[in-house]
Amino acid sequence: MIDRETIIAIATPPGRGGIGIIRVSGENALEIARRFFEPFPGDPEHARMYFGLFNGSIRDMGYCVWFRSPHSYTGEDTVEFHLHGSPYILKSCVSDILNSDLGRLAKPGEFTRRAFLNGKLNLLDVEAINTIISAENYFQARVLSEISEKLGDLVDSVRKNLLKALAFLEASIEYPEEEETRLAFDRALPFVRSSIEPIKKMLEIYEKKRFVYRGVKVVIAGEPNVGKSSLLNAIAGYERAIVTEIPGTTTDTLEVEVEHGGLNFTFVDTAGIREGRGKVEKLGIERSLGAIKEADLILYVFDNRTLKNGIPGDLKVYLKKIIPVLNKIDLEDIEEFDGIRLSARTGQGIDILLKKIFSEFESKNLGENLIFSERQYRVLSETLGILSNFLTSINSNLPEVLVSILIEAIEKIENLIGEVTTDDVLDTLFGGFCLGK
Ligand SMILES: Nc1nc2c(ncn2[C@@H]2O[C@H](COP(=O)(O)OP(=O)(O)OP(=O)(O)O)[C@@H](O)[C@H]2O)c(=O)[nH]1
Ligand SMILES: [Mg+2]
Repeated sequence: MIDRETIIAIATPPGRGGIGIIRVSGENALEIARRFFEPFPGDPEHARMYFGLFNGSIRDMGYCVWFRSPHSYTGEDTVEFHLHGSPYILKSCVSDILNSDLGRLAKPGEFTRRAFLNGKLNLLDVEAINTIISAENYFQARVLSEISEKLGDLVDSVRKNLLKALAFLEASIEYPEEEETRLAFDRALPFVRSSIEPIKKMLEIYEKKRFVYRGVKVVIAGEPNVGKSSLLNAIAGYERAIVTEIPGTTTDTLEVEVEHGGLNFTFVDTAGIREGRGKVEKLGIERSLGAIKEADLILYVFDNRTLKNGIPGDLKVYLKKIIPVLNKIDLEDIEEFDGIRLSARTGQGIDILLKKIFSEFESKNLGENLIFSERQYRVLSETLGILSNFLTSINSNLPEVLVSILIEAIEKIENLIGEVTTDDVLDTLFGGFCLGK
């Protein structure tokens, strides 16, 4: 059942700001504007800002904007009050509106959910909006303007190709002579093949570039006292972690965020790995191993003393993502070391290390990525699975069976845009939104 109650929420982030916006959507929006804002005309102009007073338990000066359905974000009648950005004022105005019984508080993402249900947005737009709101880098911020539209176009063309293939196969059911069937298969096949190619490519690029959306996790690991925390501090540019000459100083993981080239890098300092001495240290080492497992890159730090031990056996599985680092070269430099040599104390070599890390991910960031959510990745992988199944069974199956496989694939890819969705997909998606959006 579609819920048509008028919904109300503060749309600006919690905390103080120059302005704060209250958003109201639903059939009582205009009535709410008339009741609480003055002066407000009987027949307001669409999308015009009116200057005046919000007249509730407190009075605040500001603007009121009116959007007539369907020309609003949600597609419903909408009113926005642009007031002073004090949490106290905004909360007080919202509770005045709620007390009028003309509406209820909106749930997180409910404005966008209504926009989707009213056909103003498809699911790709919804995900793009969510990515944009939480964007932390250049690549995420581009999603709405460029990527989501291209993905929509691509899905559209894949869907059209599959529908063409479907038409040939369906025709062959009506004319079941063997020759006709063969001909229909031959005609359908290129359309299926040309749908598979772009999907495969999209999935491959996304697999390499997930870090654009998740950030890059660089874990600093090594035996105690080799200078891991000192390295973290040198990268951060301030004393983030405690450094002492006592082995086992760090007992918990510590993070520092660095932005570079439009990407987010999280550097994680960890407890030194050795046979744990006490309960705290043992738990710390477990955390270190957990972080190592999730890392995109591991800086395995040595000093002269630990060099002979090499990389521990149980980290050998991560060898591909390990950069060996030799620290404390201000004390004693060793020329033949296959990795980065540096001194966390003097800063020598830090720039070379960072350059190596950044350039590694910059080079992985090539190729145009069209997928920007795990949901999209999953739906496209499943579509690919169904289409591969189609190809392997084309010689052994009846046209009826092939038709049903194709229909399954078409329905699957339509999920991407949201032509068919279930409530729990929507709940998960909109649940991740902030209040007032
Ligand atoms: N000379 C010199 N000393 C360093 C350097 N880096 C770290 N140290 C010293 O090495 C000792 C250990 O440094 P930390 O950064 O605490 O080492 P850690 O690997 O984090 O040690 P745990 O937290 O115990 O695992 C401290 O006394 C540091 O001052 C360096 O580049 N040169
Ligand atoms: Mg430490």
